[in-house]
Amino acid sequence: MPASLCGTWDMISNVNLEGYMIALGISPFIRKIALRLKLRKVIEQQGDQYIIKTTSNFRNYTVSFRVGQEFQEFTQGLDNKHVKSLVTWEGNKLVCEQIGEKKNRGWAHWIEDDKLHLELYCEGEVCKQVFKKNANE
Ligand code: ECB
Repeated sequence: MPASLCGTWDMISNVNLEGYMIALGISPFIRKIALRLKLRKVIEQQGDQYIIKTTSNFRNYTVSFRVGQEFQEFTQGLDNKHVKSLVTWEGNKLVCEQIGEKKNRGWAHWIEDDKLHLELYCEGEVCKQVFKKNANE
């Protein structure tokens, strides 16, 4: 059983968000704003049902899904695309495949050294983010 992803997590590093956003087709103006954001993840779980909230003082994004059950995702406030998503466990990684206009799109979350790790990928670009558990938990 992998370590729980649940909790409130604050971003401590963010590598190549720019490349990921360019691959998604985000405008230079929005990219400049997004690069400055301190992102927070709030992850809740009930059985196989997950809710992942990404928050910032600019925009928020929430996705909810059941592991192993394909769903329609609308990336509202990100690149505003409709994708067909599927989240599965691959070893200790919670992996999401997002099928749509962009090739090789998805993300993976895992716990390592008490930190929440995230890789966001799109068309060969990989953004790597690390989050530490919020001190108030
Ligand atoms: C929601 C806060 C980010 C707002 C940035 C606004 C516009 C930039 C548009 C696209 C940039 C793409 C990603 C920004 C970085 C993170 C946002 C959520 C990434 C994501 O898909 O997280 C997954 C895995 O935790 C769950 O949705």
